[in-house]
Amino acid sequence: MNIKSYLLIACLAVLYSCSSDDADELYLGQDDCKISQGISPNQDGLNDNFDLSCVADRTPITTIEIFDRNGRLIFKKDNYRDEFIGQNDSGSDVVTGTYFYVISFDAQDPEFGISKEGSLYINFEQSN
Ligand SMILES: [Ca+2]
Repeated sequence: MNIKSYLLIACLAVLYSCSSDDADELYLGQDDCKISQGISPNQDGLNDNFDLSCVADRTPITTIEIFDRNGRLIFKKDNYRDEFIGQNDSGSDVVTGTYFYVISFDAQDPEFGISKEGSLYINFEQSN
């Protein structure tokens, strides 16, 4: 089973277990698309990238921007899915710490609206 079918099944499972008032609106997997609060880009295959593919499958991401604590833009990408692995636009690893992201959507996302801001902890030392 590829990841896409897995996500689809996961999204359907959420849909059918949900009995909210807006059941007539088809919000596929609305509660299943969590945005990670941290990544550990140590290439162990676990949480190595900032994976927004579940969200992007629902509402295309026009642009993502990631800033450091000083408000300096370190990473920017159009049509984002899951490409960020803790490297800045020059391809250098950033330092361990807290970063901030701004996601702009192509359309109104049912959960996040037209844009979403948050923080992301990038940890190069963690070995999980
Ligand atoms: Ca990792």
